[in-house]
Amino acid sequence: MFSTVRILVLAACILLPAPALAQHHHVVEAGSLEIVHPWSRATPGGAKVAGGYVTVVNKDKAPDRLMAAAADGISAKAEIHEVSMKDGVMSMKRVDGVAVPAGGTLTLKPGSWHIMFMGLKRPLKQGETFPGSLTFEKAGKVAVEFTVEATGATAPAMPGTTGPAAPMDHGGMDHHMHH
Ligand SMILES: [Cu+2]
Repeated sequence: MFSTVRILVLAACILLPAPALAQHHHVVEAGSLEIVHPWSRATPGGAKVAGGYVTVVNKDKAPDRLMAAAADGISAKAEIHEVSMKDGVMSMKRVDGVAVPAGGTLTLKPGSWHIMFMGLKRPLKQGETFPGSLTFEKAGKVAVEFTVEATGATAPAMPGTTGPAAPMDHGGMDHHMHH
């Protein structure tokens, strides 16, 4: 009888929709990292690139590093980009990774560090989600779900937040410099 109870409990645990719960809270735990609300923005038809944004909270006393990202379903490849200002001109370039500070937070957002999905296979529509992954030096490869926000959104649409106007619109930036 006890074994029957145990089997039922085990079954309940297996059947629990853990990914759905994580998605509901928009938080994925990976070791000492908390990956909060990965998001992207709707793209016009014909667009070849889209930005990817996320907040990563590091609860460890040692830094980690975001090394790579991917979303094979919607793009041929993804790069991590740094935005810089030189002589009044905004530009961005590919970097090998970006640090997640010890006990700190890394925020990828429009106008700052971001993931660049390149070679878009189709337009992204507001309200949809697509699967992807983030790869960290220590925490390893973590599966995430990106939520597509409105075109021009400067912050994820979450209750209780009002995003200030962005200093620039990343969507309008020229990515041809990469090739
Ligand atoms: Cu970029």
